[in-house]
Amino acid sequence: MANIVLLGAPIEAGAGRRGCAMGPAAYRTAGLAEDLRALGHTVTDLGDAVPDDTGPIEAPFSHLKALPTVAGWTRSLHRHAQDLARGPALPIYMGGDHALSMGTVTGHAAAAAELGRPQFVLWLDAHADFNTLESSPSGNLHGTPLAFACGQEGFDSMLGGPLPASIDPHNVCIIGLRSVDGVERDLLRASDVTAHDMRAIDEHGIATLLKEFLNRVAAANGLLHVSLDVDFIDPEIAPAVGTTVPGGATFREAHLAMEILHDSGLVSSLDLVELNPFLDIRGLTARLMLDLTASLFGRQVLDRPTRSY
Ligand SMILES: [Mn+2]
Repeated sequence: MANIVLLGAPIEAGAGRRGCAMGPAAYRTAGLAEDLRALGHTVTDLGDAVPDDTGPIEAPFSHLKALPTVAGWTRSLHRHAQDLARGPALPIYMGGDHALSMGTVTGHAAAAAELGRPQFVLWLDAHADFNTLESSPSGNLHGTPLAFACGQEGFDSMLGGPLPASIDPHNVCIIGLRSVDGVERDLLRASDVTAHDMRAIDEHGIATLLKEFLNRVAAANGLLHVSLDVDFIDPEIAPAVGTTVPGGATFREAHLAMEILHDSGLVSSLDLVELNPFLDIRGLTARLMLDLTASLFGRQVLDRPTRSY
């Protein structure tokens, strides 16, 4: 059984619309800690992180939105993640928009470098989040965290200096892609990142794609950070997200991915990002994210309750 810590990251400044700041509260109300305890795990809720006060930061490009706020969150979450990664517990970061991964992924990368172990990242998302500050068409920083964590240039303002350790793009796998910006696509193709779009899932099945990657993590004795974006899932069943793209993972594809991750025993940290409870329908998406998390922590198909809608 796992020793799990929950840390809220109520950041919404990286997203184009407000509401993700309510995410951690929704996870608590829906009963994330209770669900994980029911599976036999020890769960400690550390409450919500607070962003650093960075003082004024001049944005290198004028279209970037809320850069000082996102930098403040990045610095705070980087420190929290590095501390938690050094400890015995498995952290779940309850977001918050995807900009929170700028701090969590880089914090875990720094801790992995101290241990001399390779840090792997599984990015379950409709988007690659591989824009640089320069290439971002929208200026919304939740579209940039993977580029930042992989050491792309131009991000020094986020941590106030260079990254202590970046993620080797060869150790990154994106699954669920269906919306990538023009320049972002070029950056992604030029990188070593493994990127599986929805067509790859259709043709090969998510199990094949995921197991291929997990075999690499295991062979390298790697640590594995999973970043689960609500928009990985089809918006028909997960409407509470500001960036819906049709044609996402189905209920069973998403659960199967979580079940395979659980079986692998490789996951060492988890982000739950982009839940926007303001856009939800009677808590549907929050509950789905809880159920997916429960699958990742050992709930099995046969444990599923019968429910009326
Ligand atoms: Mn994302």
